[in-house]
Amino acid sequence: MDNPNDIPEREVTDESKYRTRRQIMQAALLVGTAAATAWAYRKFALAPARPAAPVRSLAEEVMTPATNPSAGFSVTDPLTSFDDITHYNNFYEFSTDKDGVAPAAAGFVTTPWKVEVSGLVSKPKTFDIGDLLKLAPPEERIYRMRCVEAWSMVVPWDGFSLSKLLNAVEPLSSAKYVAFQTLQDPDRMPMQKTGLLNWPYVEGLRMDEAMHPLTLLASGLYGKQMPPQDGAPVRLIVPWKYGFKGIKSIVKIDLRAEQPPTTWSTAAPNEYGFYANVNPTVDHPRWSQAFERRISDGARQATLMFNGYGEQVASLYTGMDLRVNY
Ligand SMILES: Nc1nc2c(c(=O)[nH]1)N[C@H]1C(S)=C(S)[C@@H](COP(=O)(O)O)O[C@H]1N2
Ligand SMILES: [Mo]
Repeated sequence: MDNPNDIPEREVTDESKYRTRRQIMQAALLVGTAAATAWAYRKFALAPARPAAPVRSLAEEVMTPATNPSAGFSVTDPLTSFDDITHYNNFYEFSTDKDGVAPAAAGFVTTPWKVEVSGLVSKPKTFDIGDLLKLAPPEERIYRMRCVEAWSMVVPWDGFSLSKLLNAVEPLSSAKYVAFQTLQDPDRMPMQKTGLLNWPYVEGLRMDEAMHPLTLLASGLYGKQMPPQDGAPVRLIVPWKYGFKGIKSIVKIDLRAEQPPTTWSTAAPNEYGFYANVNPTVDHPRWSQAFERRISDGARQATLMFNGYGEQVASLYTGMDLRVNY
């Protein structure tokens, strides 16, 4: 794998130091107590302080990303400009030209807007968008975005983890997948008058993918309401997957027992699978996925396994053949 962050912790740390998160946290608490005790001993000259060395190595362990639930919420790569993010778009309901989406979507009306959350849940509910967005305060998430077409951006999204919405409707244990659906309204989405794709656009995730803290229900970017061309009023962002998993302008979320169909895997099953995890070692049948072109400066850079989020998500796919489940 290209990213040193993808090396599992057990490979870089000998087994004796490999602890569960709980053990590390307990150790950290103990160290805190020991340090406090040592300080008290020094301060009051009761006894010699204990050696400080273990404090440092344990603290370092506590800081490893695998033990940090918000790891990956922000990357340090330079941000793509607002202008590029809002004028280089894929949103086939409006246009197949990347710079044609913004003008075609300019008058898209998103009030009123409802999102129906249904299926295998205890409390199915149709949310008014305002109520849905009040479920949790918006957080800024700076994510890499890698389109299957081999270009990439870095976007400061605003939103909250999809898990917050799913928890609000109380998924049943029989729910194994989540299906998403875009608005279907050919009067407002002109390309839906054509047979370009099977409308409405649909997407899906496995339940554990949907519940992962990185999986974002995004309602804005750069601190502004989501622009129509980027999927107003709410869209999905799954940063370790190709961009097409990030379904825009969502009106329905349905929890199911079976894997739902998805637009691109239905349109071209030999080219696009259900999982669509970013994987530089599995080429698209028509092009390599090893590199990507960064929008804004056009720089060519190596594509990272799971788009650089392997530390956070690789364990979701343990035992799966990612060449078969592409
Ligand atoms: N409903 C819908 N969602 C969609 C698409 C689309 O055509 N329709 N395109 C997808 C693709 S291929 C990508 S790369 C991203 C692009 O998001 P952006 O325009 O905000 O960069 O949206 C995804 N979500
Ligand atoms: Mo894409």
